Amino acid sequence: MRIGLLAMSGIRATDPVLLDLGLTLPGFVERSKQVAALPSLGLLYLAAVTPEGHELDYWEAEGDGSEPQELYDCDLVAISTFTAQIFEAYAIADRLRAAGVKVAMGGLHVSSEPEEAANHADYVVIGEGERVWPDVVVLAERDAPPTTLRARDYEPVDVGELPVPRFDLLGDRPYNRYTVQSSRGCPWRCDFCASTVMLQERYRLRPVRDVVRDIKAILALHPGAFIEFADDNTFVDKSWGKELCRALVPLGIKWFTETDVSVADDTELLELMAKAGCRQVLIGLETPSSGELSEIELGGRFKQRRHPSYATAIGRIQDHGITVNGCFILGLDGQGPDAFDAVLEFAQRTWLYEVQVTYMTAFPGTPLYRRLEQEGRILEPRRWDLCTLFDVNHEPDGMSVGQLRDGMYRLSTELYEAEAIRRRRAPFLARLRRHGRSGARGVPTG
Ligand code: B12
Repeated sequence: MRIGLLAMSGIRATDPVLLDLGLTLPGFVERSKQVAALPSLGLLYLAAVTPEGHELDYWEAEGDGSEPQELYDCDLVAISTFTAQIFEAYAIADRLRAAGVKVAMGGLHVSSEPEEAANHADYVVIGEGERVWPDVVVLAERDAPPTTLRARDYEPVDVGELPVPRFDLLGDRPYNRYTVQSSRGCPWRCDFCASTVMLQERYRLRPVRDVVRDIKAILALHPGAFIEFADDNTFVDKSWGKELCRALVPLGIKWFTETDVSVADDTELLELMAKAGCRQVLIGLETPSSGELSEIELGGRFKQRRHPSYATAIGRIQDHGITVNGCFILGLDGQGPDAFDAVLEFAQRTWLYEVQVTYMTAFPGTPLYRRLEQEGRILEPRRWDLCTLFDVNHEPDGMSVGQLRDGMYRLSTELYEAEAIRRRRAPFLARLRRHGRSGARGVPTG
């Protein structure tokens, strides 16, 4: 069969005011440019486990949600889904099926809304795809009727045996960075988390040698590539983290990852991360005032315990030449209108190199979604296109929707105007100059 793999990339937001701000504020523009072009690692994994004897092609949907015409020559098209673009993905699936092409859908959104997806796809896959996908291919080959398959009904995916993703299928498309996973999942359970909580697997570390093997595969195709770890939380296990960093040093790469503040506890780890080329860590700080954290954390108080040491931790990480991208959520339960100034004050005081502010967003399938739905606080149920992190779709409990939006517009303007960015970054850049690295150009954002 001829199999097409369709990724839906790019950045989504519908709020016209924020979009407008995004076009003019340097912080926004820089960030969206950096992250907009990443390949779909999930599809590259599926490609790698596709049974022999099929022709595979990787495609990206266009920014306007239209599909490449070549997909109509395929027998089967696999679409990977996030929530924000799901309506575009369904529309593409409907057009392909109307033209006689079989469609399989998987990924985070359809894993939480399989019944909805079954209206648009022949084969819907819930959960991790590596064990299930080969069966989907066989079903399509046999022209089997539509069905839904669950990863849960298969052996769990052994991350110690993952193949090299088929990076070769990406061809010469211009990506800013290439993604690799060193781990899957996160041990902490936050009610809003739209990845770990949904795929429902425990935290799993990959063998360091396999991670290095995958990065080498990227470098063989794209020498000098910038690597982004598509992990939820890379450095939970410090001794494994050090082993990973030691193995990365000889590769001479630059990389970005998502982790938690506990990296700051271990100076040896920070030194190794810097030596191994870590340019930035993205950390979910969530809020500058710890009170709201009790609402977020399910079955643990990791962030609540760590909150008092956030500022010290940021300082320690950035002192090692690694920038911190601190992420804050606005509209959390318990948060009042003073939250906006608090974020700004915290960011300026701690000299966060990068700051990301997003709205609390109830993604389908999350504990947060279920809670807000029960409380009647989802403003427009099933408006999945609003699940962008940059659109309000819930009734906050500490302020009005209008206050939340206006506060976000003001905060974004203040955070991302050139002078504020310059001030926040100055100490880090001065440190770099003192320590001889030429500058922070190429520092990525997440
Ligand atoms: C890389 C990344 C991106 C890339 C995606 C590139 C691409 N085309 O895939 C870019 C930068 C484009 C991106 C954009 C956005 N992202 Co993003 N992103 C990530 C990130 C960091 C890693 C995803 C990843 O590579 N995972 C690793 C792969 C291996 O896992 P996977 O994709 O889930 O695939 C597995 C299974 O799901 C399944 N599977 C997946 N697809 C298919 C298809 C079939 C047919 C089958 C059988 C199986 C299957 O099998 C795979 C292997 O097991 C995650 C955070 C995280 N740590 O997960 C956020 C994340 C996915 N992003 C998120 C969001 C909100 C966005 C944006 C809406 C932000 C915005 N405002 O624009 C946009 C949406 C873009 C869009 N077009 O819709 C949310 C999504 C939540 C949700 N339920 O949708 C996440 C979880 C982050 C978060 N804060 O919660 N993102």
